[in-house]
Amino acid sequence: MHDSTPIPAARLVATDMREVDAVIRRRLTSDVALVNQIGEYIIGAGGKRMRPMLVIMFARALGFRGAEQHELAATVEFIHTATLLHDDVVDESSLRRGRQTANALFGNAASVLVGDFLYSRAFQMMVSVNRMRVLEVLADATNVIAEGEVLQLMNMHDPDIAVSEYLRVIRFKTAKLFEASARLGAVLADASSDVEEACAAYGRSLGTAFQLVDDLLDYEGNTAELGKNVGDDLREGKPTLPLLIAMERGTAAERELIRHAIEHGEVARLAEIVEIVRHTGAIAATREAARHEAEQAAAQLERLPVSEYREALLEFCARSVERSS
Ligand code: GRG
Repeated sequence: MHDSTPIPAARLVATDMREVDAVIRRRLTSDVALVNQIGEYIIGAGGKRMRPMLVIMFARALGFRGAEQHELAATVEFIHTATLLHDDVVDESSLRRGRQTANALFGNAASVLVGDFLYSRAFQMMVSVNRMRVLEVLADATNVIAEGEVLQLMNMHDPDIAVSEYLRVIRFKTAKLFEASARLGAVLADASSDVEEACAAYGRSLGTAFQLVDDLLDYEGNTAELGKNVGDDLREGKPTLPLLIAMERGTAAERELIRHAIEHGEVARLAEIVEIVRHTGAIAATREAARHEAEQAAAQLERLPVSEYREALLEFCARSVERSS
């Protein structure tokens, strides 16, 4: 009997992802021992590899067959890893992917510099694909990511930012690389500009949903499952959507407690704040906003031919909303 159960995304792209890992290993090497050590430390810790999977799944969904997809999938993972190394220094984080952060173990200078190595290695890799459009997509994306991080810095400790401003930051700092990854699959496959824009819109919405869930897990999740410390966002004074909604819905006293915590990066009353975020329904409302974004991503898939890759991309939308790590 024909089994119509979709193949889970991870199994569908397993062979491609093994090839991506081989490219990552090959491209990670340097004659400088500390580069190898820190590169191996952070990349070896794993990660979900979502962005490389997007490159592969869109390239495959649009009929592309060729080695460039593995090179570009590894490229976006290097850019992602460079941003994590830099971000953990900026945020003074101590836990990532269930391990001590590279900055905690090797120091800030080494972390930033190996981030620079990965970022510049990514540029060598994208050049090797020999397509101007690929360079354009990734040059624009990395520039916007950096802007997003600066915008976020400007919003730090400000409980009065508008939701639209918060959304702008996450479109820049997180969704842009998802968008670029999806777009690259379309670029490789020489898709029409309409289809390329649909792929990019999918990535943008999925990335936004992904960050919304990331932000709610900082209040709802647990450290062991997440592999990073819960409450970090509040410690840094980040006014994320769960807090903005809780302030809007809470009593005057609750609002004042959250305002003070954002302004001072104060986590002494984190348990109370988590409780306010929960009982005002701010967690549920944030997940609902993520669900709405994921639905918008899913709608873009109508522009792609029916395939098991398209099914897997649909499954990604649901998983990004329901995830707990
Ligand atoms: C080097 C281009 C460049 C810019 C530096 C620091 C910085 C500017 C940008 C940081 C942007 C950033 C860290 C956004 C958050 C993205 C995010 C949700 C990271 C976690 O992604 P996961 O969960 O990580 O996919 P894993 O561990 O699964 O790979």
